[in-house]
Order: sequence, then C-alpha cells, then structure tokens
Amino acid sequence: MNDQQRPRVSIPSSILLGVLAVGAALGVSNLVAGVVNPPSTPFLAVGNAAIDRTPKGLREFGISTFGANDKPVLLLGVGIAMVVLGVVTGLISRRSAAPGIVLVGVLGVVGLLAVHSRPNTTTAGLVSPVVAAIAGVATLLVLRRVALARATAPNRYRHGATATEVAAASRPAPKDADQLATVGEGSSHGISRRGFLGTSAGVAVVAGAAGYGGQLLGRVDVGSSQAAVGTLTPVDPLPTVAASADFSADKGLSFITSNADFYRVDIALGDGPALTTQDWSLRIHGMVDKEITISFADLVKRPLIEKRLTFTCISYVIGSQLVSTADWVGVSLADLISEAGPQAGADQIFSMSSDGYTASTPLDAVIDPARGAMLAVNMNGEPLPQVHGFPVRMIVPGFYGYCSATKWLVDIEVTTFAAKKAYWTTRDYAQTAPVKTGSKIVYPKGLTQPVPAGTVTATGAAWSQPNGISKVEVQYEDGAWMEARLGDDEGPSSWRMWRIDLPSVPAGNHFLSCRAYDGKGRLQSAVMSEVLPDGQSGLHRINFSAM
Ligand SMILES: Nc1nc2c(c(=O)[nH]1)N[C@H]1C(S)=C(S)[C@@H](COP(=O)(O)O)O[C@H]1N2
Ligand SMILES: [Mo]
Repeated sequence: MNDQQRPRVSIPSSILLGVLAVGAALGVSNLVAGVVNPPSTPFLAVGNAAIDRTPKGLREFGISTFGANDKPVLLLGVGIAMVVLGVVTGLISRRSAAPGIVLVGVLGVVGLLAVHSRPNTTTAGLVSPVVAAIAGVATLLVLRRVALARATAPNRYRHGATATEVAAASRPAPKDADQLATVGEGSSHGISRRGFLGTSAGVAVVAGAAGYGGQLLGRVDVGSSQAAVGTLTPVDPLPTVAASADFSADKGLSFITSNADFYRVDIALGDGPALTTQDWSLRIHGMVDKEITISFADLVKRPLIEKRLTFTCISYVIGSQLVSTADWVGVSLADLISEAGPQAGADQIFSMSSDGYTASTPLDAVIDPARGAMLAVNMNGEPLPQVHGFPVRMIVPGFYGYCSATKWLVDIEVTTFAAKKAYWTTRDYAQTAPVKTGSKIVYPKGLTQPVPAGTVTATGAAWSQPNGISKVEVQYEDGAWMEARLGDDEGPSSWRMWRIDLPSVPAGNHFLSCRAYDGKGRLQSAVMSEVLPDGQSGLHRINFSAM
C-alpha cells in the first residue's frame, strides 16, 4: 500500500487527538509528580527552564512590561506552546503515527532535561516526564486507531444507545470493508465519529482528573504553617512610623509598604516554593569551623530583632516602583555566621533557596553587626507571605535584592567569590552590587494628572542603604537646586521622605528633578546608566502640568 492509499485522519480529528495526546501527557505527569515529588512537574520545570534561559534584555523587558504579572504571562506562553505542539503533533500524524510519536518523545526528553535541571528534583521525580511521554504516545495511538476505525465494528453495547441504533449496528458489515478503510473515517458514518468523540471526551476527562489529582496530592498547607507562626514579638519592638516621617503619605506613598503592595521579583513560578516550618531547616556550612543546621523552632528561640528596611531591586528603573519598605522581624544573621566561625580566606556568603536560586553577598558585610543582616520571619507584623519567602528569607541592608535577599532560604555556604558564582552573576549581572543612592518624585505625578497652578507641594522619597540620607535637593525648570524638607529619619537603611513648596507655579508644562546626598554627604550620580551590570544611576526628572 503506498502512502496515498493509507487511511488518513481528518484534519479536525487529528488536531483534537494531537492536543489530547499532549494534554494526557501533562495530566498524567502532574499526577505522577504529585505522588513522587511535587515541585518536579515537567510543565513548571519547562517554565522554570525558560526563565533561567531568558536573555537579560528580555528579563528587564518582562519585569518592566508585565511587572508582577510576568509569571502568569510566562505560564500562559508555555500553555499556548503546548497547545500548538499538540496541534502540530496531530497534523503530522495523519497518515502515520510515527512523526507524532517522535515529537511526543522529543517533548518527553525536553521535560526530562528540564525536570533534571531543577535543583529540588529527586531521582523519583524523573519518573514523571517518562510516564508523561508514554501516556502521550499511548493516547496518540489509541485515538488514531479509533479515528480510523472501520464503520464495520460499531460498539453495539454503547451506553445509552437506542434500540434502533443497536439494531442498525448489528446489521452485517459491508463487504468492501477494506475499501472503506482506505478512505478512513471520511466515509464512515456517525457511529465511528461518535466513537472517536466519545473516546476523546473520555481521554480529556481522565487527563483532567489526573492533572487535578496531582495538584491535590502535591498541595502543601502553607496557610496553616503561616498561621502557626503568627506574629512574633521582638525584644525591642519598633515604634510606629511618626506622621513627621511619613509625610508623602497624603500624596500616595506611605512610608511602610503594605505586604500586598510590596514589590515582588523572583524567578519562581506561581507563589513560589510551598514550604512549611516543619519541612524547613537551614544549613550553614563550607569554610566554617563548626557547621550549623537549625530548625525553625530553634531559629525563633533566638533573640528576635526588628528592623525598618527599604528594599531595592537591581531592575529598579529611575522613578519606578521596584523599591519598597517594611518592618521585618527575625534573627541576627551576623551572630549565626559568627557562631559557625568563618575561616580565613573566605569572602563570600553563598545563599540558596529551596528552588535552587542562589545569591552571593560579601562576608564582611554580612558579619558587620552595624549593618544588621538578618534572617526574617515576619513582615509588617505577619508571617512572611509565601511570595516573599516563607518561612525564612535573608536580608542584608545596602545590597540589591538579587545579591542579598534570598527567599525560601535553606542553605548558606561560606566560601569565596572565586569558587562560586550565583544565579544572576552567571547571567551578566555584577557578583555583588551595593544599592545606589536614589531619589524619586512621588508628586506631582506627571503630565497625566495636572496639579492646580499656584503653590505646588512636591514630595518624594530618597534612600541610600546603609548610610541613610542627609539632604535632598529639587530643581524646578532649569533653576538653582533648592533644599527640600526631610521627613524624620527612620534609620540608615530606610528611605526618607521629602517635600518642598514650589511657589507660584503658572499654568502650563514644567520640569522637576530631584537628587539626594547620602549620610556621608556624597551626592547621587546624575549619570544615567543601564541597569546592567550593577544597577541604574541617574536623576529622576519629570514633566508635569499645572492648570
Ligand atoms: N529564592 C529567591 N530569592 C530571591 C529572588 C529569587 O528569584 N529567588 N530574587 C531576588 C531579587 S532580584 C529581589 S529584588 C528580591 C525581591 O524580594 P521581594 O520579592 O520580597 O520584594 O528577592 C531576591 N530573592
Ligand atoms: Mo531584584
């Protein structure tokens, strides 16, 4: 029989069966992953692998375009890619199953490599993509067979069949069955089509149930664990922020950023790793005299400290939202590392998240008691939200988050910069980067929200962790720099609010810029640089309108 004579699956049926083959593979893989090793679903692993391989420009683009939605957008992209691959699988398998089997096999290998590349995968987790590929191929073969089934073999016991249908189905088969087969389902009538649709619906239900079942099995009850942690009381609780420190609040920037508004940036998908305090422990090892492994219960028995700290992301673009402030309760990291006893020659703290994210921070900064590096367990009086690293995250004031603020922290290695490179360092970011002194204008908000002409009270924030802010200046149009009034100092690693009255601003469009001096009197750089490799410098300059 030459190729032309082979029965062919119709285009719609081939699309349906291709999508179902990929869907069945994903559903079954989710189930297996749920049973053996929850974090290792091939779907998420492929998403994570995609993130890890995102070119640097695209990362900054993704963060600035989609903000906190960059993850759902990515998952949607992986989902769409799966549907497209399903369609392709079906269409290339119309005459023969071989091309589709190859494609599903390739997908299985990609899933296997992706799962394998995840640091939190156990060997058992590798079973999931393998079983997925088998389920995909089996679905493809079964559905093709049903789609091409001869009209001569109807299922006369089909559930719900009417008496007439059963009678019709039991009539003798046409003699030219072979001829029918060569033209495939195209000439077969309703019975085989319904058989195909019924089987397809069955596959869809089983795949969906498997996927959902995997979801349920893999579920970790983070909420109960957070509730059990609750609000922890530090030895010296911080007073609430005075109104005289918070004086941009009326213009839309409160001193403390609520947990819901606090910016979020990470490479994790969904809400990030789902850990409980029971599962959690931290190991401190490497170039130390005494290795330490500490449980959550033992961690919070240590003296609890509270700090009001401003976080800045390396992706902070001048004037953007990637800078936030919260009250953090936790334990001194400087003390813990000192107890482990760093050995001579070590210069790096290499911290790792349960999902394999790594950050490199200078050892001397971490053990400097004045800087106040900590392991945080509460954020603004609540257990850490999952997206911010529950149950424990690291904080080292004065460094951008990427090289200091590891969330879902489980491992700290005392080592050297020469020996180990962290996640973003291998992707062209600096191995470590102190936060650059920054300032931004919060009000006026720009051209879109005109302000009344006359006296305009401009306001904003400035930060320079860990030295604090000593002065902020504002320039209206191209005039002389004028000193702004500063809000109360809430500590050298918190931002400081500023405001200034601009008298008699006429109707029309105007320019406004600001610049800050750090606690040592050093002026912020006016040179507009790129984010890469160590953060953007430059002044915030806005155009606003008065009317
Ligand atoms: N595990 C983990 N921790 C991480 C990251 C990450 O991708 N994974 N990103 C870092 C970056 S780039 C920043 S700016 C801060 C942001 O912390 P937040 O999301 O709580 O604001 O977390 C840091 N810690
Ligand atoms: Mo960041």
